[in-house]
Amino acid sequence: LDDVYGSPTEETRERYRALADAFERAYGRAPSGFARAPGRVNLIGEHIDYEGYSVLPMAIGLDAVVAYGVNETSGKIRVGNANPEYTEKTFETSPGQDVDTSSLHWTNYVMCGYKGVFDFLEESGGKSVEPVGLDLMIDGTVPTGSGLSSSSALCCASALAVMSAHGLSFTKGEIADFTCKCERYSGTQSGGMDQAISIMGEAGVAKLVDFNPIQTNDVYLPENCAFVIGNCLAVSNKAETAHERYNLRVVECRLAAMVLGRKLGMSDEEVVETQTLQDIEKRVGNMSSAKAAAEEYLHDGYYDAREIEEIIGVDAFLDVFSSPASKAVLNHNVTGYKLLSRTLHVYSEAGRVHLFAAACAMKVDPAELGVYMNGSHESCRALYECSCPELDELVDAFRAAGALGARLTGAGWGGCAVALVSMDKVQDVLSQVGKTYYASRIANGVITEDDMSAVLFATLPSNGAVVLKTTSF
Ligand code: GAF
Repeated sequence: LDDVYGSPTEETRERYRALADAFERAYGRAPSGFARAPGRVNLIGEHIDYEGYSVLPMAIGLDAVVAYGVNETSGKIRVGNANPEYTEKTFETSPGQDVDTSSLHWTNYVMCGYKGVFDFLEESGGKSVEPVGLDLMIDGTVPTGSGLSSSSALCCASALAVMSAHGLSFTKGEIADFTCKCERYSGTQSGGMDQAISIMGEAGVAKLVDFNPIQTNDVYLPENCAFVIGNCLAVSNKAETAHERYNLRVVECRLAAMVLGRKLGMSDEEVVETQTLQDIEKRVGNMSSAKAAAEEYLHDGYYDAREIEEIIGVDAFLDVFSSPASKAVLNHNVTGYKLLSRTLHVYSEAGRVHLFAAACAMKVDPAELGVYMNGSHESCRALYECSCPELDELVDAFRAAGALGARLTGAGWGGCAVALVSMDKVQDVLSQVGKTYYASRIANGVITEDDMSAVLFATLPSNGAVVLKTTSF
């Protein structure tokens, strides 16, 4: 635990003991190990990972822990939770089985991790492994629906537990690579940032994460500053918002790329092959030309499906609307697709990530970082429309309290905001925002005074995922 948590508190040790006890009560023996994977806070670079662009998150101390043990006789995967509010479930050990997306059960993320391991084995042509019966008991401290990536923490910890129970070991890069994809089995066509940082995170540094292939570079944050996280208390559940919002954005970005591609002279075949807005940047050579093309060729407001089909052609249209992301969109009442504003967000946000990383490397005045964070929030709010009134209010409260900058973090539409605060102002900001944002919510019974330390807190970069093969804490 020392290696994972730095100096673990007695509370942390007690948490592991309690999880081991819960495992023993449910399955009649001690677990053989624990896999833990952290949540994350994204400092900058929102909704651009699935467009191929780099993002800048850090792992946080909140995490999902999976106690595991092989069950020689059951031939099943039994999944329990130390928190009795989460109902248990049992699955067959068939590695090929799809994750049941007809229900939004929390164990779907466990099964994403499970399927991810076996799909990776098959794709990589490695040795064939006989699946064993498994007993799992979970404990999570990342608040669900908060934008701090509780679902990815669970996917990644589950994947590690499954690997360890089957005696498998892969490189960190391989694990990051397949966990990035495996959460998509739950229905959300997420980009990979959350799993990448959960696996690759390290205490003391944020990571600039590049995709295709996944690579990370350390980013040292200003020493005289801290990041403060505040939960706006509007729920942003990935599973629930996936269909209408997240996947719709994924579809809008691909449509925008295809429309741009066509306007730039692409053939039918090339349009079908166009996946991301980064493909357009590559075609025109650089970001400012890509942005200029968007401004010239895309119109403001909504496109309807027929207009898009006329531009991109029927093959491309069918390709988009048979993709996993679009299935969800088709099931809902989507009035139209905004292509210009989504594109301008993606290109400008991708630029801000590199400005932020360069400013950290050059150790400039941290106020500059705050400016990029504020710019990012404004772009998310106005262009990408992934904020909500509560997040806007919380971000304003952080700035009014003296934060250098603040923005929503994660998918948005609720969940958390992150603020950059000078070390000597952290207490002031906590107390001011406590008054301006949270006091009325305590008065209205939305939360209690006791919840405050869980909804508003300073955080530092933490370690990534790990397997602990011990039961003595
Ligand atoms: C969610 C997704 F899982 C990430 O991949 C990312 O797209 C993020 O939303 C928005 O930046 O957390």
